[in-house]
Amino acid sequence: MKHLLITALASFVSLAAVPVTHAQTSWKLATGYRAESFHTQNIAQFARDVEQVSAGALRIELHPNNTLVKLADIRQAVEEGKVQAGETIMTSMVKEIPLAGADSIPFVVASYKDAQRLWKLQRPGIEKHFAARGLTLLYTVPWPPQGLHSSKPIRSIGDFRGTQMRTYNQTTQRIAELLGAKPVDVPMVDVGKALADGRMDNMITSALTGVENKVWGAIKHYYEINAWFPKNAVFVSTKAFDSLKPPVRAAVLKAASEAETRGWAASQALATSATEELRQNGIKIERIPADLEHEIKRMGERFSREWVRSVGNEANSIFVPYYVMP
Ligand code: PCA
Repeated sequence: MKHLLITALASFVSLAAVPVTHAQTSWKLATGYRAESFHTQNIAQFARDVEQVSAGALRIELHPNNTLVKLADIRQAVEEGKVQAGETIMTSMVKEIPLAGADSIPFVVASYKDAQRLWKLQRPGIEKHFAARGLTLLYTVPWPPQGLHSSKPIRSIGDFRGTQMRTYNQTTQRIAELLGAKPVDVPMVDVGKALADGRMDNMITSALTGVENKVWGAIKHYYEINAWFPKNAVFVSTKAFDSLKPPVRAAVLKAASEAETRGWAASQALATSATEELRQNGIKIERIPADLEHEIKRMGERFSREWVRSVGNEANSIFVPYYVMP
């Protein structure tokens, strides 16, 4: 009821402020992350900007936390027109679009600057694959760098053997296998519960995801291995996008470009503050021993060879210039 009143009031206010001469279009946007997550907050700002710039012509209704569609099914739901728009982690699409896995190859990208460079090279291919599926890419934002969270100290590769490693997609599953761990699939929003239930011993994810799930207690060590910078992509059904009037389409693209810039900056700021928050909550922030680092990097190379094979020529069109350009 309260919600209805607020909506009614908001539309009254916007009607009063800007005379709306066109019919209002409404999109549902599904995401698998919590409303408080910085990605979702960024989408919420994007939605407000679109509504404002389009003078109320387009309203984007946000459905966070897997409530409307589960994270792994969001791409398909948008493709099938069940929802108009969505956000998912790009690596959840590697089965259908192998190129989307370029940002989760361990130890290719070591900084936000590199992540930007990789994204510039990856974007045209992703847009092409999206277009073939009736999807229009709006923007991407990376998660902070992926580190290793563990309940026990990790000194050598053998310390992974037989442990329950939490994974969040096909890519992290393969990495767990290569490390000799047992992959346990746990959605981001259930990490706290899985730890409390003793279903996982370690995971590779951002310090931020550790903070958002308050992993202290069970997790005692965080190793800053900067393994990769996975991105979330926000996209819309091309049919829905094309049916907007040109000025409204322009408003969406403008707000999307701003959301991309804002999101990358927020991610970078959170990378530092989240690691600090883990420390303040008693987690030891460490570096892995040099031999282990060497071994993990070799495992990364093996993973990357497998990935290049699965993608074919398109992989070269990203990585040849990536390694040539400084
Ligand atoms: N958090 C998400 C994906 C990457 C990250 O940092 C997760 O752990 O599921």
